[in-house]
Formats: sequence, C-alpha cells, structure tokens
Amino acid sequence: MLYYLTFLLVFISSTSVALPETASLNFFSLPSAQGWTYMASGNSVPETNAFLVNNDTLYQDTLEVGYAASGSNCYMLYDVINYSLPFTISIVAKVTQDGEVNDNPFGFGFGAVFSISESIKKGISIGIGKSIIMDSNRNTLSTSIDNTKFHNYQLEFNPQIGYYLYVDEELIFTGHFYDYSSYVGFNSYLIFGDFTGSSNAKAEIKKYFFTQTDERKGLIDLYNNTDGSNWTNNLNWLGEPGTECSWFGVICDSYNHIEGLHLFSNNLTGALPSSINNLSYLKSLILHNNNLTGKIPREILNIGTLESITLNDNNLSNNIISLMYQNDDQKESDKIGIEDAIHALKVVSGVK
Ligand SMILES: [Ca+2]
Repeated sequence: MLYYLTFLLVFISSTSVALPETASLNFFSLPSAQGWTYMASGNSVPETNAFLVNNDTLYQDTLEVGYAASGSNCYMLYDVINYSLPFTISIVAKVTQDGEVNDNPFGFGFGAVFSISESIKKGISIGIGKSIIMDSNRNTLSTSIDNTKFHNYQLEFNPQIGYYLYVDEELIFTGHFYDYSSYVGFNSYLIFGDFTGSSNAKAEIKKYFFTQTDERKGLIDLYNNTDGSNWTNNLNWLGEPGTECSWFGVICDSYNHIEGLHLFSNNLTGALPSSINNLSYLKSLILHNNNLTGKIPREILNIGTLESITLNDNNLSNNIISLMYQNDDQKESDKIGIEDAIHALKVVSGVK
C-alpha cells in the first residue's frame, strides 16, 4: 500500500518525548523542580531569594548577596554528559546589571565540565556581563555585544577539540577547554547562574537547552539499514568524522548540525532504523520514491525540530500519523484508516 505523506509536523512539539541526552528547562517552575540542584556557596541565601520565575522567564538577582567569599548562587545538573560525543548548550538570556565588575563577568554565566578519564576533567564556562563576554580561561571573547538585550548564546562542545561560542548564530570565539581536574566528586555537570564569589548580576533567562546525540551514527545506521552501497548516489558517505555535511543529500545548518536529509529517488532499500532520532536537529526528512519497507519507527516522533517529511512511494506498512495514536503493541486491525488520520492531522494543524 502506498501512502502520500507530505505534510508539516506542526504537532510534533506537543508529542515529542525527551531523550535521555537532552535537558531542556521551562520556566513555569524553578529549575530545582525540574531535576537541577540549586547551589549556594559561601552564603546561605535560599533559592527563592536569588531566583524566581514569572511569565515563562527565570529571573536571577544576586546583586545583594555580597562579594568575595560570599556569593555563588547557581544551578547544576550532574552526570548527563557523555564525553565521547559533541554536545550543545543553548541559552537565551540578557544581563541587565552586572555589579560593575567587568573584569569578572561570571555573576551570570553558563558552562559544562566533563571527565575524560579517572583523573582528567575538562570544560568551559562563559561569563556574561553587560558588555563583555569571557571564558574560564580568562579569554575576552567579546566587548562589542550589548548583552543587556536578549541573545541566543550557543556553546558547541567537541570534547576532543575544544569549544565554539555562537551569539545569534554568529561564531564569536573558538577556544580550548579549561583544566578542571582538581574538581572532584562528580563525573560531569552542566551549570548556569551566578558562579563566582567576586561578581554578581541581575539576569533574565528565557530558554535553556542541552542536547547530545550521535548524529553520525544516525546517518551510518540509515546507510547500513537501507543498502547504502547500492544507492543511486552515495557520494562521500561513510567518510571520516567531520565530513558528514559533504555526504550526498545531507544538509547542515550554520553549526554543522544536520537539518536536512534529502535522499528521495535514491534506491534506499530496507527499513528505517530507530536511531533516526539521533538526527536531533533535523528539520526535513525527504525520502519519497524509494524501496523503504517495514514500519516507520516511533522514535521519529522524538525529533522535536522536524517540520516536514516525505515518505510516499515506498512500501512502508504503517504511516506516520498512525504513530501518534497507536501503541506498538496494538493489533494491525486497530489502526485508524488513512482518511481518519488525515482528518486528525487537519484538526491538529488547525486546517478546516
Ligand atoms: Ca556572585
């Protein structure tokens, strides 16, 4: 049976399931209610005196906490980082007051530390003042960005190489990691907030997102599952790590994450692997007119960024709409028909 399945997955955001490698926060509640640990170092200021949530925004105010030994109030999330894979931290924030301590802008910042062996820890933290950005190596990354306005600060970590800081998608700095080997008692952590005793800040945070998935594995599994050696075009596929954006049909965004996989009419033969959800930045999956068989894996719904997908003119035994409503263990006969599915889609997407 052939299905015609070209549509926008506008409903995905409400149905996506968090991956183990993902840690996003909403600010309808404090981070401590979402698994993060509130840390007050050198003072005993309670969480609700330093942070509050209002209107889906997290407000930090540590200006009155005091300086020097008294004054680190932040959030930490332990042991979610696998050092062998690249990862991303994206935060949308602004710093409205920074205590006028511009040589130490860590009154507000964010970062990560991870173990690469029993005795070696590395990581980087980014400190954001009103008009300066520094890293924990004491490099000045920028003095030209007005951080009192909201920006998207995105840190890309490659544990084998170093880090890349982007502000509003523009690469600002590439640097090495700081040596955190003297820090003990944990394997890894994510951190944000006020984490210096020598500076304080007032900040607003609208978004926090951490993600770590093996995109390369997602591509290789697809190649192996669908007889990649006999694709019509497999130019550059299975090349060295770092070459993935040059593989035929792979489209990358400005961070070199895979946002498009366009392999239509390319003789893909076999089943889609469940690790397709490793492509966690994917926006378009264009696979129509191939020889795909079996079931579309439910994991595809975990790709929260997905906007468009085409799977028509294959030999799949289910359709993607049915994934939304059916459990894997339900009988074939329980599946809703294609007309019902299209109706359901129209309802979800608001089309009358
Ligand atoms: Ca402080």
